[in-house]
Amino acid sequence: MLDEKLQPIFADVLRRNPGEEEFHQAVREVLDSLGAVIAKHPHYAENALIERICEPERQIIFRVPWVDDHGKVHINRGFRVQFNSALGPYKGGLRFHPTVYLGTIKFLGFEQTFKNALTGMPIGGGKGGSDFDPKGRSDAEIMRFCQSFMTELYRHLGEYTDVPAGDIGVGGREIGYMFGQYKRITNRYESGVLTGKGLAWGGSQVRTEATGYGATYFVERMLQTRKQGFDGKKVIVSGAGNVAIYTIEKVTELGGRVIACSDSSGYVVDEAGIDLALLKEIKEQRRGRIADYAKARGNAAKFVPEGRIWDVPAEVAMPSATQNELNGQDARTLVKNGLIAIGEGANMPSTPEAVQTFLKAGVLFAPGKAANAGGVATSALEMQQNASRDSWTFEATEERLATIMHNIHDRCAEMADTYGSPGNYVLGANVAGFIRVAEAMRALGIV
Ligand code: NDP
Ligand code: 2IT
Repeated sequence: MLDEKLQPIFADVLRRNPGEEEFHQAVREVLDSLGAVIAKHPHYAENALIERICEPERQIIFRVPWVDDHGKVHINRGFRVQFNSALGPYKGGLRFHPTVYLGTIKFLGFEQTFKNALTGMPIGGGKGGSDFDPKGRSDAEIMRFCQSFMTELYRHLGEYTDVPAGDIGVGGREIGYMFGQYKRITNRYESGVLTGKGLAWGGSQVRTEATGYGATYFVERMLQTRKQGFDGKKVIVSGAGNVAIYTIEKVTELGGRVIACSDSSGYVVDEAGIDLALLKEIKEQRRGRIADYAKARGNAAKFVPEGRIWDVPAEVAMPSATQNELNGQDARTLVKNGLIAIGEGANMPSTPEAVQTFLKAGVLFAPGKAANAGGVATSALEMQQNASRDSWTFEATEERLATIMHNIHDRCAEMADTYGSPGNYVLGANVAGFIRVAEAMRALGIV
């Protein structure tokens, strides 16, 4: 329930951002958690602090023209929402997907602000992207698009200003093309302006793996509160992209058996456990479809076109594809089938009804802004290495990541206890993230 004092603030968000449903959803979820905080500490509601936290500092929309391999000119729309810089330069990924519009980027930038605060590192929140569809595009087309996108975006970036990274549809290849164009335009080898760079040119060990590994560490820590671990558990992971692949890798390493994963065309079930080398080959090398995986596995795996991966019985679920991919009905099915824990690798993958279903059922529920913070945390480690012109080993970097994830877990659990809802990581994450941003905003005055 929304606290009475917060109702007019939410009404204002609805009025100011018409039609941006995902943004409304993300704001509503955080505001639902803040009633308990302002009851205890009314000063956080002073000077329109909460109103300011809901309004991006800057929203940039621009035209991205590019030419395909047949000489045809295309126009896409580019976005960068610089949401909150109280804790550091704007930091957050770029998403290239045909469904992207301002509301997508705004919801992601809002979430990012609290997620980045939870990491304890000096990074503000931002997000960007385009409605460009990379599917089926040649390497040369991807390069031209990235160059055109950066030709406008570069003026808004800088290692002390705004530092993008990848998200859906943006990985190492795209970051490379964008960094190349930034370097060319500015004549500066400014490594700290983008993260997710290649290891040969300023990238960090573990950044590729970080989101999936981090989400797995978070869930492991959560399971430990009930004296359990991944060992011997059946796990389903939606998606088959960066986050899903490295979630599967770490879960498998910890003894779990991942029996299903998916992409936007359907899901595969492989009872023996997903063959990760094959999945990586198909998704990372060939840029193929999940149906190709089932084909390559013959009778060992089954492909279910367009079905719900959440129908597959499992003890742990890690939604790692996209927002609102898991609805109330899916949540009831998972609970009925014996789910004990869920870790959101994606941003806001569970609908509000699904979240309530999990919380009511007493399932361990790790919300995205806490569970998937390992990606951006390792981006901040990449920035540290760039600033000191240093590079750390895989082992040292992974250890830092594991510690960060454990700290985020413990902080969320502690805040849930303090604010009267033990075991509620949704409340814990929202409150812990909010307090850190709010403290900085109070100190910086009305800006
Ligand atoms: P990728 O592009 O590598 O993979 C995305 C996966 O999700 C693909 O399997 C894709 O299938 C599927 N997918 C994407 N959009 C949809 C959709 N609308 N419907 C169904 N399936 C979809 O992206 P990432 O793995 O990087 O990102 C996955 C999620 O994790 C996103 O929510 C992202 O915001 C979040 N995240 C990513 C971080 C990172 O460091 N990369 C950090 C923290 C969170 P298909 O190929 O068929 O489109
Ligand atoms: O949602 C996210 O946290 C990301 N896509 C990663 C952001 C980053 O700056 O590494």
